[in-house]
Parts: sequence; structure tokens; C-alpha cells
Amino acid sequence: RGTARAAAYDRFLDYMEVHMFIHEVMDTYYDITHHLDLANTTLGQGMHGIKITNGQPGQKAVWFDCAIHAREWLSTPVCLRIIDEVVANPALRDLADWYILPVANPDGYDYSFTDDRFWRKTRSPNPDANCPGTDPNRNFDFLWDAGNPTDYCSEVYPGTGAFSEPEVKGIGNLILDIADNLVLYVAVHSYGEMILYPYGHTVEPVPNVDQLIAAGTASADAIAAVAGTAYTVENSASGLYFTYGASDDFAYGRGAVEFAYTFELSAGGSGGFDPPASQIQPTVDEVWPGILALVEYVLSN
Ligand code: ING
Ligand code: ZN
Repeated sequence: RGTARAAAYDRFLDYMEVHMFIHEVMDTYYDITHHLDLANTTLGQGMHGIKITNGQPGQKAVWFDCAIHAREWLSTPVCLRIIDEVVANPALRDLADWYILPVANPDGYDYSFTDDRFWRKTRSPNPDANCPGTDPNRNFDFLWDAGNPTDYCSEVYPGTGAFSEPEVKGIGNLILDIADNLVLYVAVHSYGEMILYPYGHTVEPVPNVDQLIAAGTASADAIAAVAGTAYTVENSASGLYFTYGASDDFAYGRGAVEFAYTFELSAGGSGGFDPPASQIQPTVDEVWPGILALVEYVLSN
């Protein structure tokens, strides 16, 4: 890999370390990378993503974001592994342009390191100072107001309006900006060992449900081939619970992509969201082949 180092997979990186890693990668691979400056968070932090490309105009594009829920720490190393793979392998850059956002909720992510390991939401203020934060995965501008709770103490409080969270608005606007080339949207969460496809508000099948299931199954099969972990492929509403304003539903429902998924990684630790660091390496080792299989399927169909 020349002078570059891979991300660390023996411990969880805090946001500053993730930010530094992205800049190291961009310094080393300046000819194939672009900095994505998505937004300033509520607390004034930059939101740093990376675009990796072979520079050919008009290529198809794929998107991955991780840790939009603060406590879902296991997701970030999956995004870092994608970066490590794509900068090291020119053939992957000939497949597509890759957009990767390793920490989609920096303020919440920080708070989960410093104050509350199980924090989920953003850190934007609410009328009750004891209950700050909005669930960013209920804040996207798609069916935002259809059925969400109005109690801001709720863990799934959707905010005062669609895109009230600058982090979410930054993600949503970039997705719409690149919609012409974008073919695949993936949000990485934990936990549940599931590959969820739209929609979250209905179990009614979407038009290309067969394709969504086929691509998701190719991914699940590739994951299972590594160490036997069995991910299920399910509609989000039937797999989990009814939701409105989730990111994959936004990307799919607004017509930005034909393939949209939420990956739910394995559980770990006492609360499911707090696996030991020893779980990082086996997770990225099994999920990366699943990501690759998914991208290959989507681009060949
Ligand atoms: N799960 C997702 C959540 O936001 C989800 C599940 C994804 C539901 C997409 C609907 C649509 O609740 C976690 N773990 O956050
Ligand atoms: Zn989540």
C-alpha cells in the first residue's frame, strides 16, 4: 500500500481520529479522492466524507454512510474498510465512483464517547433541555410527517420538520445532487443481522422488489460464506417496525436510486450496541465481501 496505512480495526476510533484518517487517505491518494464537505453540524463540526473515483466522467456511483445513530459504533469500521479496499484496488474504482461517510452524526458520536455510550440521536436542542436530539433516521424529507411521534424525549423523535438537522440535510442534498449517477444507497446500522429494503412505512411490495431481494440475497450469501453469519433480507417495515423519514426510504422514494438498503450488523456487548473491539475485525472481514457482492450485482443488473 505504499506509504498509506490502513485504518485501525483493533479499537473504535473517535470522530477526530476518523477525520484524521480520511485526511491521511486523501493526502496519500490525492489523485483518486475528493473531500466531501457535507455540512456543519449543530455543534459546528465539519462532516467529512470521501469520494473515491478513477476520474472518468459519467460513471455510476454507490453510496455508504455509517453511524448516523451515534451508539452504533460497529458501523464506522465497515465504512473505513470500504475506503481501504477501494483506494487499494483500481478495479473497484472502474466499477463505480464510491461515496463514503464513516460518521454521519458526528455530534452524537462524540457524545457517545464522552458521556453516554448508548446515545442515538443528534445533539440539537429541544424545548425540554433534558431531552435534546432528533433521530436523524426519521428526519429525511420523505413522508416525514406521516406517523412519527411528536414527543421530543422519544428516541425516534423526528425533529421540528424534514431536514431540520443540518447533518441530515447535508446528506439528503448530496444524494439528490448525484442522483443522475447514483445506483445504490446503503446505510450501515447495528444491530440485527438484517439487510433491509424499502419501505419502512408499508409492507406493500415496491415495483422492483424482486431485484432488491435478489441483490440483497447475493450480499447475504457472500457474508454467510465467510463465517456462517446468517443475515436475513427483509422489507424494513416487516423486518423491524413502521418508520417514516428514514434515509434509505428517502433515497429510494425520491428516485435517487433503484437499490437502497439498511444493513443491520451483528449485536454485541451488554446492550447490543456495545460490542468489544475484538468484534470489529471479524465484522469487517465478513461484511466487506457482502458489500462487494451487492455492488457487483447492482452494477450488472
Ligand atoms: N435501525 C433502523 C432505525 O432507524 C430502519 C431501522 C432502517 C427502519 C430503515 C426503517 C428504515 O430504526 C436502527 N438500528 O437504527
Ligand atoms: Zn441505527
